Amino acid sequence: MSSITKKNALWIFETMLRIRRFEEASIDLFTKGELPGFLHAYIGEEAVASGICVHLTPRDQITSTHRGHGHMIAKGLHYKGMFSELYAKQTGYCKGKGGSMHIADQELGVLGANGIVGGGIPIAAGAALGLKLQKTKDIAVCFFGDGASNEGAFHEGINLASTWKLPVVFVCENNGFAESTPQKNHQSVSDIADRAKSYNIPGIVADGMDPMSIYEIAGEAIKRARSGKGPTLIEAKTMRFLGHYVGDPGTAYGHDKVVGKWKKMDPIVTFEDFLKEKKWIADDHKEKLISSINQEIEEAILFAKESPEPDFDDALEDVYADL
Ligand SMILES: Cc1ncc(C[n+]2csc(CCOP(=O)(O)OP(=O)(O)O)c2C)c(N)n1
Repeated sequence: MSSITKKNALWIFETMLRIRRFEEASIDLFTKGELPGFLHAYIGEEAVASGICVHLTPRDQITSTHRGHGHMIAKGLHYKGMFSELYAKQTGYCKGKGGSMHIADQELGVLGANGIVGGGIPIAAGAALGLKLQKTKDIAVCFFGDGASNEGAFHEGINLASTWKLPVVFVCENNGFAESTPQKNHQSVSDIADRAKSYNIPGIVADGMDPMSIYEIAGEAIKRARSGKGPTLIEAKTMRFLGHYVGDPGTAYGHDKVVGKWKKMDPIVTFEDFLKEKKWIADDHKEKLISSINQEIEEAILFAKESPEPDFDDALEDVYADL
C-alpha cells in the first residue's frame, strides 16, 4: 500500500509535465535553428527525476548528465534561466557559457549537468563527503546512465562512497542504450543494480516508467542516506522516447524497433490515470496545467530572446583553469 500523499503525487505529476513541455519547446526551437549546441531530450524518463526529487530539499545536492534538463526542473530551476542558457545569453544559469549540457545552480544544490559521461559520480561522492563532514542531514543524489556505469569514475566513486558510508544515492537511468550501443553490447550484466554487491551496498531495480516505484524505492534509499547508513544504487529501467540527441532518428541501432513498447508506458498517461482513479484530479486538470505551463514557457522564451549576449570581455570570468 503506497504512502504517498496527494500533495506529493500532484507535485510529481506537475513536475513531469513541466519537464515534458520544456523539452518539447526546446526541441521546437532547436529544430528551427534558434539554439546553438546540442540537445539530448529527457522525454520518456520524467518519472525518474520527479519521483526522486520530490523527496529532496533545496539544500540537498544533485549531479546530472548531458541529458539533464529533467533533473534541473525537478530540483526547482526556473525556465527563464534555463532557456537563457540554451540561447547562450547572459541571463542563463551559467551566464550563457555552458549551454544545455552545463546548467548549474549552487543555491538549489545543482552541482551541474555534465557533458563528461560518468563525470558527476565522483563529484556527488565528494559533495556527500562535504555534507557528512559538516554533520548535516543533507544528501547528494547522482543521476547517470547505463553507459556511465562502465566508466572508471562509477567504480571509484561508489567504492569510496560505500567505504566511507557517505550520504549519497546513485541513480542509474538505464534507458537501454549508450549513445548508439544497446546495453547487451556494452556490458554483460542485465541488472546494473547487481554491481552494488561489489561495494556491499543495496542495489535495487525500480520501474523507471512508474513514478510510484521510483518514489517508494527512493524514499527508502534517501532515508538510509540521511540516517548515516550510506549509499544505495538504484537502477531505474526506463527509455528515452527520442534518439540520443535531437535529430538522431534512432534507426541505425534498433531504438526505433523497441521504443513503441515503452511509449505505451508513458508515465504522464499512466500517472494521470492513477490520480483520476484516486479522485485527486478533475478531468481537465492536465489541460489546465499545460495551459499555464505553456504561458510560462512563452514568457521565458521571450525573456531569453531579449536578453543580452555574454560580453567578450567576460569570457575568462568564472573560469577556474590555471592560465
Ligand atoms: C567520458 C566520455 N566518453 C564518451 C562521451 C561521448 N558520449 C556522450 S553521451 C554518451 C552515451 C552515454 O550513455 P548513457 O550514460 O547510457 O546515457 P544516456 O545518453 O543513455 O542518457 C557518450 C558515449 C562523453 N561525453 N564522455
